[in-house]
Amino acid sequence: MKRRTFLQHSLGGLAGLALPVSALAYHNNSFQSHAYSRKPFALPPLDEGKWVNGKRVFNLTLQKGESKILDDTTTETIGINQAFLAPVLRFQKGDTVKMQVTNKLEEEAALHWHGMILPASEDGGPHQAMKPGKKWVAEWKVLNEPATYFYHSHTHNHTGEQVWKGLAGQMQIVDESQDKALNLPHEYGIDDYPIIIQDRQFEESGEFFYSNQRMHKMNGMHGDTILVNGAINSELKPGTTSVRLRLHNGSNARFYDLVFSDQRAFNIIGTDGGLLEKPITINRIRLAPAERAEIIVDLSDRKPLTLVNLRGYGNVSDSRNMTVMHFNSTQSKKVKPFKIQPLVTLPNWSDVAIAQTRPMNLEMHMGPQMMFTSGGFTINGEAMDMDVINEELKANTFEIWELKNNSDMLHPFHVHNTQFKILDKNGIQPHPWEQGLKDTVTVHDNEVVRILFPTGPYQNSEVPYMYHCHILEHEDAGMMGQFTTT
Ligand SMILES: [Cu+2]
Repeated sequence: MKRRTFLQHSLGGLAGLALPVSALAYHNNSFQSHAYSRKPFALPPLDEGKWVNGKRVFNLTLQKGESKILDDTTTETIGINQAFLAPVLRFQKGDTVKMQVTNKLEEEAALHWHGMILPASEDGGPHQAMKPGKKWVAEWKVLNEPATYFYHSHTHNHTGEQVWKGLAGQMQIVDESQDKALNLPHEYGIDDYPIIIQDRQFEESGEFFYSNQRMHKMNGMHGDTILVNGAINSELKPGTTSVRLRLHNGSNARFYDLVFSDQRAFNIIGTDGGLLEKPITINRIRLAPAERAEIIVDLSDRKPLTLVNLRGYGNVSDSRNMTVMHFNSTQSKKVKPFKIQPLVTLPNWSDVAIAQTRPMNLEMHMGPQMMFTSGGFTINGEAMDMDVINEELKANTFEIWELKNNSDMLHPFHVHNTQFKILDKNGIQPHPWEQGLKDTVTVHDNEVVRILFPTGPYQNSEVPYMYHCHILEHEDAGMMGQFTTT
């Protein structure tokens, strides 16, 4: 294979995204049925584990709770070590992490470490589900690069509902010495912030609205209310005027098309699985469910600023732009703005031997089978079956997968146990937020996306990993397959 040009970003790919200023009118959630006062930014608790016998140990309890998300009432939620959502878990490359998980829910639950390269038995997919009251321990040596990751429910047929209710959080692999050497903001809650963006729909009673009805299954669950780290309409007062935002689409199905209210430029420094070779300056970013991107934003003008989701992108058409969150930097400590400089060297896979090229055809059949839990949503004509291994990979090799979307909707495709490179999308270079190491990629309708990845070092002929659409309702409805690596 020839050395590809995907590391050298061509601005051509962005031309189609030019944004007229007039498109930027946004509304302060005024169309919603509940009232939302402006709230302080919700910084999730930071959990760095405890060192026990050379391992970094995390104790995680899945539990039910009541949360004050709305101004006027409470909502039944689930969370990890808290009522709703979860702490940010921080660790380092090279650590051995030990996740001691207890399921105190009244339902089965699996907890998946999204983006991690790890043995299949530790992956937290549907085969590692915990019955109510049971514990599960996952342990692995951290091989991944420093970046922003995701942990969330992966329970067979119930991932969507459990994530919606709160079974999701962010993991961060950090390298302080590298961040210092590169002058990257890295102090949690001071200049480095998790920004987990999720949409929710509420009943009049204040409870979450979640539905398995055909339309919701087809579109995936969307809500008219946007939360950041569980808080609606929140305002961050950052510690400094140059901040690193770990943007993280934690939504079930909503695609975001994000800009700042003044369309200011910012630098993207990292994607799903690591830093980019060089920051790329953009003023708009699109994130599919489960995608992450680290950006650095200059707030030294101290002007009020809002992060806005533009209408019109994704699988549902909203009538207006939506407020994501606000920034108030009037009291922020003035620091030098970020300077563009080389960051890291990404692995060069241009000459690797490809052990196998596999087609992955994503399809939706809108007939009566959609009424059933598993049916209508397929990959290569097969709906997810816990008893069927769809693909067998060889460990320590490279594969190219050709993701082809034969439906009318966008599907974010995720492969477990790897970080891949997007070679091209219908032969065209990926966008800036699709450069670098990735574990999830949007496949547009009638698009073919080619991804290249190492199959990893772990071998197990019994326990599979998953690949699936990360619209969680599509995953639950069968758009998922299983592979072993031996
Ligand atoms: Cu899908």
